[in-house]
Amino acid sequence: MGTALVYHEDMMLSRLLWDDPECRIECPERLAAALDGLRQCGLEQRCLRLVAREASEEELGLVHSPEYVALVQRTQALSKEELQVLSGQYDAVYFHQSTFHCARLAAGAALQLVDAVLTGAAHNGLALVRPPGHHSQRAAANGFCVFNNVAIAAEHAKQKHGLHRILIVDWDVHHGQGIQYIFEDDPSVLYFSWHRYEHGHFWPFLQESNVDAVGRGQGRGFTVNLPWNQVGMGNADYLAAFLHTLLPLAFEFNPELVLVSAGFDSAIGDPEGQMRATPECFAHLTQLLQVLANGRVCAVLEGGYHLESLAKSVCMMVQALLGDPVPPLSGPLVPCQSALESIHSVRMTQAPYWMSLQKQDVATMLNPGSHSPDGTPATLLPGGPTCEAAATTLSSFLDPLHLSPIPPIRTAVALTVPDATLPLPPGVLCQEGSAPREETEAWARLHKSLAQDEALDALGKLLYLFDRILDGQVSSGITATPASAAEATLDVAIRRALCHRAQRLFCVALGQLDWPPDLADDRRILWLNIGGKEAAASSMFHISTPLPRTTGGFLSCVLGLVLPLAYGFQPDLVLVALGPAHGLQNPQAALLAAMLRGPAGGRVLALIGEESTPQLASTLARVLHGEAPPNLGPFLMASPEDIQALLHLRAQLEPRWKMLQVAGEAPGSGGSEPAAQSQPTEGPFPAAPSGPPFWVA
Ligand code: Q9C
Ligand code: ZN
Repeated sequence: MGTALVYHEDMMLSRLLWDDPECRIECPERLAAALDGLRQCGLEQRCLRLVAREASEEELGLVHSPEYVALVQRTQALSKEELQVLSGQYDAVYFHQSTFHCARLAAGAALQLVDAVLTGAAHNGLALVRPPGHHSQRAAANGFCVFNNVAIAAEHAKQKHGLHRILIVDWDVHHGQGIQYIFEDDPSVLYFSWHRYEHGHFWPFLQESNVDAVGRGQGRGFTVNLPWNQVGMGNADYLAAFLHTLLPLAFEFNPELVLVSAGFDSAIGDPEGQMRATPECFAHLTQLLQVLANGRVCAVLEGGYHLESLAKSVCMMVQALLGDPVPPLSGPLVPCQSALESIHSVRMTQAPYWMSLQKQDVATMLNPGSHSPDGTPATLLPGGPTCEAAATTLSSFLDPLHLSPIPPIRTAVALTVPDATLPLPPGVLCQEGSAPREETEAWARLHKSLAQDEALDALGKLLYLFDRILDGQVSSGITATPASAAEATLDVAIRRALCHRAQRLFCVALGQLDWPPDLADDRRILWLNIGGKEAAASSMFHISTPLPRTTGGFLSCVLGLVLPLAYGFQPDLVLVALGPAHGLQNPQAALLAAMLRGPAGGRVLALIGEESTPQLASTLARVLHGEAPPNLGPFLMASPEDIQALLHLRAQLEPRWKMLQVAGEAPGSGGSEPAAQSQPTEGPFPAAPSGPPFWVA
């Protein structure tokens, strides 16, 4: 079991035989670059490598008409001139004598990947293919795409594996209108696509790429379009789109399989997309999808035309698929106004179809005149970054030295009573060590409750584990403490981290835990208590909210509050403390821990009560190690009180924590600025001390 990588070198055979500036970018070197990147990072060798097979005629027929398949088959025998004439009958397409073979391998690779994942031969995987597929339609090639690889794989998963709910996430920068047409009336396939749209002024210039195309008949609400009306969208915009539009719907849909139309023309440097998301962003997007469908994520390459950016982004995605911790996102995580307008518009348009979006937006936030749902541009928009500007900033984002090193040990469990029966996944370390007695006792002097032997033993174990995390030997860990000493132990952990030059520490405290009062004004700590009596923020760094009682409420809290705060804060380290009476079910605790791996580059310490069941420790160890969290169970709508709490906190905290925003500012309160120039007006963080962050030392 592991990550499958499906590929066949023959897919490099097809190439453009005549001059055509539009088609030139879809070249064989794309695959070579992606594969070389994976080899150089040592990632290819860690995957289960599968040689792609050709899809059969019957399999192509799951989506395409027999006449169209026969027509593509005949291109094998055409002359260059005939190929060029035929190509001219489609929009942005070229044929080569090897196109039929390549396109059958591309579809076959997607099928093989889905088979490997659904039979349990692999957890997840990536098919590196060309030609791409998402523009291709029942009887037409389009936008470099010949057969619709992802659509064929989805239909196959339904028919051959009996699946009922498949999520397709299309993060390519173009609208996969081919996939949309194929499944528009099918409620068993939820299709999400974001795409460069510019109010209809970008290819493929379709009205049906807009937000108001939601599907037809039984399929209404199962097509979700998020059009970007400006170029220059970056990490914060993509992340906000996932947290506030895709993921709420995806959890409610509860897919059995996630297919990704993984185009990397939405990454920085790409000549088609003109967007600014860095390669690490795709690792985070992947991690966010891995909490769905028991981790069954099958990605199939679509676009991506800047070779270096493509290669780096593919590596980042595979790193996440393998379960490695991924580098934190760089840059200020502040979504731009245009992105927020698009996000708000999706939430409003889809709200009638999804419980998870109902009554969650304050309706008065947007002036309805400020965007145009009919697709007609209100004004001519300012252009994005020029190619030259992008090129100068690009090298710093693609520099391999930019990567923080991956700790040799991914997850360690430090419990005072090592339980031999604790079911731990292979690779998780059972830590025996403790901090020196004198050091432990010195810390224990801070609190009476740490005086008893049990608490002292637990503290020694925690300090030892914590130091391994802070010095970069271990990425994440779990430690237990007696309930009576939970608050004191957490207090020591916070102080220990601050001594170790942690610049920002995100503490998520569940149940009855309060924070150290003397650190109340220390902006190095962002404290969030889930389990308070009511929603309240005594400062921008001290927040409390009740524990929601329904799955829907819990998910809104995680996606709408915890993760926006966590990503916005950009912590060095996350502490998750399950205090007395925390009230979380194991799957909820697992989801929270799994999703908190993202913001701090995988540095997470979970603190649990000694009285917790071994199942809790084991479940947490598995997710911190990179396994998918268990299913939360049936979706129950958030209670009105839960929704109120979220709206209340959002209103209060948004001025500082911009990732909480789900709508653009009302006209007159700042207005729209070009995405590329969007900067926070005031940095949310204290000035960074000089010197490298602690994990580099
Ligand atoms: N400058 C894929 O990424 N040309 N296809 C658009 C706008 C067609 C993209 C021209 C782009 C097709 C799979
Ligand atoms: Zn594309």
